Amino acid sequence: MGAFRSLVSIGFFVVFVALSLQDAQAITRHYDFNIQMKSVTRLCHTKNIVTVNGKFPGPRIVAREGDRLLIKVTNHVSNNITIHWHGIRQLRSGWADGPAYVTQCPIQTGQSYVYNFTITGQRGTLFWHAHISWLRATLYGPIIILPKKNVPYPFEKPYKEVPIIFGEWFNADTEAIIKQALQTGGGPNVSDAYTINGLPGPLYNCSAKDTFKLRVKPGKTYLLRMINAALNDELFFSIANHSLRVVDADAVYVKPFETDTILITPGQTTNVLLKTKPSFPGATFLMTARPYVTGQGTFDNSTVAAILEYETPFLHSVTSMKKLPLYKPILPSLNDTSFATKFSKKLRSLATPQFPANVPQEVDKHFFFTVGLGTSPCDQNQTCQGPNGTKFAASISNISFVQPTTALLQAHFTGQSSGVYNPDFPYSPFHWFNYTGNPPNNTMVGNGTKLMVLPYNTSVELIMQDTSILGAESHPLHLHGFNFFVVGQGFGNYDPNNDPKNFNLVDPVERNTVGVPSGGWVAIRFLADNPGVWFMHCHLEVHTSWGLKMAWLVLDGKLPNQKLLPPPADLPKC
Ligand SMILES: *[C@@H]1O[C@H](CO)[C@@H](O)[C@H](O)[C@H]1NC(C)=O
Ligand SMILES: *[C@@H]1O[C@H](CO)[C@@H](O)[C@H](O)[C@H]1NC(C)=O
Ligand SMILES: *[C@@H]1O[C@H](CO)[C@@H](O)[C@H](O)[C@H]1NC(C)=O
Ligand SMILES: *[C@@H]1O[C@H](CO)[C@@H](O)[C@H](O)[C@H]1NC(C)=O
Ligand SMILES: *[C@@H]1O[C@H](CO)[C@@H](O)[C@H](O)[C@H]1NC(C)=O
Ligand SMILES: *[C@@H]1O[C@H](CO)[C@@H](O)[C@H](O)[C@H]1NC(C)=O
Ligand SMILES: *[C@@H]1O[C@H](CO)[C@@H](O)[C@H](O)[C@H]1NC(C)=O
Ligand SMILES: *[C@@H]1O[C@H](CO)[C@@H](O)[C@H](O)[C@H]1NC(C)=O
Ligand SMILES: *[C@@H]1O[C@H](CO)[C@@H](O)[C@H](O)[C@H]1NC(C)=O
Ligand SMILES: *[C@@H]1O[C@H](CO)[C@@H](O)[C@H](O)[C@H]1NC(C)=O
Ligand SMILES: *[C@@H]1O[C@H](CO)[C@@H](O)[C@H](O)[C@H]1NC(C)=O
Ligand SMILES: *[C@@H]1O[C@H](CO)[C@@H](O)[C@H](O)[C@H]1NC(C)=O
Ligand SMILES: [Cu+2]
Repeated sequence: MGAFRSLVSIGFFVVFVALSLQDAQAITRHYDFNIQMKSVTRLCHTKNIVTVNGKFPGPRIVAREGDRLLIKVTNHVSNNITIHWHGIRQLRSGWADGPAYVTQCPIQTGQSYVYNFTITGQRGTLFWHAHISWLRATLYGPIIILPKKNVPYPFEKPYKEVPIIFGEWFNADTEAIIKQALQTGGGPNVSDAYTINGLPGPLYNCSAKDTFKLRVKPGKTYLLRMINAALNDELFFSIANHSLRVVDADAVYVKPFETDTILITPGQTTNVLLKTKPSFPGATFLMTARPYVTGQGTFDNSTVAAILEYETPFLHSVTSMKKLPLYKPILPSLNDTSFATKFSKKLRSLATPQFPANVPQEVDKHFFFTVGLGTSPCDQNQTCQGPNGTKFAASISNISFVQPTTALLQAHFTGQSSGVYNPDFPYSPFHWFNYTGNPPNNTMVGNGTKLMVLPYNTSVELIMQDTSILGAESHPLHLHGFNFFVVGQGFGNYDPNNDPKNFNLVDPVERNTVGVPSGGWVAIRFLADNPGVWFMHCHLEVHTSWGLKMAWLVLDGKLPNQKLLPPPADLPKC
């Protein structure tokens, strides 16, 4: 051995020790999530909301890459509950993913369930939220994944890190809102305000005291961990007189770029660096967010504001504080699709040896799904408030997903899928039409509980094509269990002969939620290396409720470490 001793082998040894030390550092972190009611006042309306541990927004989960999380969720409210760890890959641990009736039955009143999973190969910001009905309106909070110990960020070390979580506040009960909408067939009532860290801010009535304030020191770098937990709205966000440096999207590093405004869809997370000005400029800066909307229905067009405030080295009197100028950012117009397109094209994977973009270069299976709205028939003797007296519906490839009454993953694992789901989701829609031209006369959707089955390690390319039925609209599609690479996008109908030539197979952004452009298409690729049942759905909750969802069933591989683990003993039953 001595003869072989060299600098190289010493180097190897050091790397090996460092790696094993890092692994040894991975720990198990325990959290208790008690689901309980809490009385909360916003916009001068007091209501009882469902919370975790009485907190709104909910508690932060902070972990390092490689850690195991054990989160005990105990349900003390009358609603059924499940929690989803949005963006966590859940390698072989699909039982902990959380969507109701997909990977688990709900945690019923008085019951508890321990979500048990490891964070593998991810670092950045994600979030957790309820994944049943519209309960995520108030049940959400950040997941902060730090790199392994002694592994630096691939960007300047921030002085401080601050979660910025967007939400939607409804004065009315959101469960009543979606129940009413599904009964009448009309569009659900819209929110009364947007919130930043649970607070609507000074532009709303009765809310000046409910304003999030970010106090900063001059000349420092802050990492803002931004999360869009709103139910139904994509958002533009900007800070007056400051630019933002985007460094991470959906817990994957990106090539940094500067922008005045970011666009963030429900389900997306974005880390940005904010450099504060070198000296106290004697001003207060607003940070605001308002929606990007492409659909035709009514929506909440209001603006949420928070305040960026420079710490002062000495105390100003109250009167001098009042004289300070207040700057407001200018956001893109509510329908600025051109901004949305430019912004999404700036997002590129870091694609370095340390953080490679492992884009599948070869494709085993090609899929083409349409996403969009439609109608379903009104019950006899009822008058419906959807288009032309029908009910609003939504679908993938004209199949509006019917939620089963038992969990799909359980049905698959126990071999009792008959009567629960059909493994026959189509590769492409049954009928071609000019998807972005004049809509067909018949807008009625079909329905079913259909899954697309994939052998382990299938390399997948999926084109998602928006339709113009009841109006073209941007849909933020979220895939559970995987990150995917966004290899192409465009407007109009996808052209299978010419569009692939322009795909980016080098450094496309890797994420878990992507906006299908309004009146356009997006192409994604992923490797199906995670056995289980994985939900895919629009992250606009209203569209999910209307059926814009489906699931993939990824089969076990041959090797022992390619199989779904058995279900935990406390997995809730239906
Ligand atoms: C969590 O899951 C791992 C992997 O299946 C298992 O070894 C461990 O016992 C589980 N922990 C608890 C507390 O259930
Ligand atoms: C929705 O809005 C309508 C019109 O303002 C109102 O009559 C109805 O009660 C609202 N529904 C709920 C569930 O709050
Ligand atoms: C705010 O309050 C004023 C006065 O009560 C009222 O006229 C106005 O409509 C309210 N605005 C909103 C957005 O609720
Ligand atoms: C902020 O931006 C506005 C508009 O561009 C400009 O007039 C003002 O001087 C700026 N203020 C500071 C403190 O940078
Ligand atoms: C929001 O919508 C209301 C009602 O349609 C309209 O009166 C108002 O001008 C809109 N506000 C903005 C900022 O577009
Ligand atoms: C965007 O909205 C403005 C009015 O708010 C309208 O004039 C314009 O035509 C709209 N643009 C698109 C692309 O819909
Ligand atoms: C519809 O209403 C008629 C008259 O009220 C009644 O006879 C019939 O049973 C109803 N049909 C359904 C499906 O409810
Ligand atoms: C509504 O129904 C009428 C008559 O059935 C039809 O002519 C019209 O095209 C329909 N409109 C929509 C938006 O479906
Ligand atoms: C689809 O419809 C659009 C808009 O009407 C039209 O420009 C386009 O040529 C049509 N495409 C096909 C393939 O028919
Ligand atoms: C749709 O209906 C219109 C008028 O009823 C008719 O002229 C047209 O041919 C129909 N289009 C299709 C594709 O069936
Ligand atoms: C599915 O479609 C059939 C046929 O249109 C309809 O009878 C049934 O009510 C639908 N089921 C659901 C759950 O929407
Ligand atoms: C809760 O879930 C169980 C199991 O699916 C179901 O039987 C029950 O009706 C649900 N309860 C409520 C209040 O939704
Ligand atoms: Cu949608």
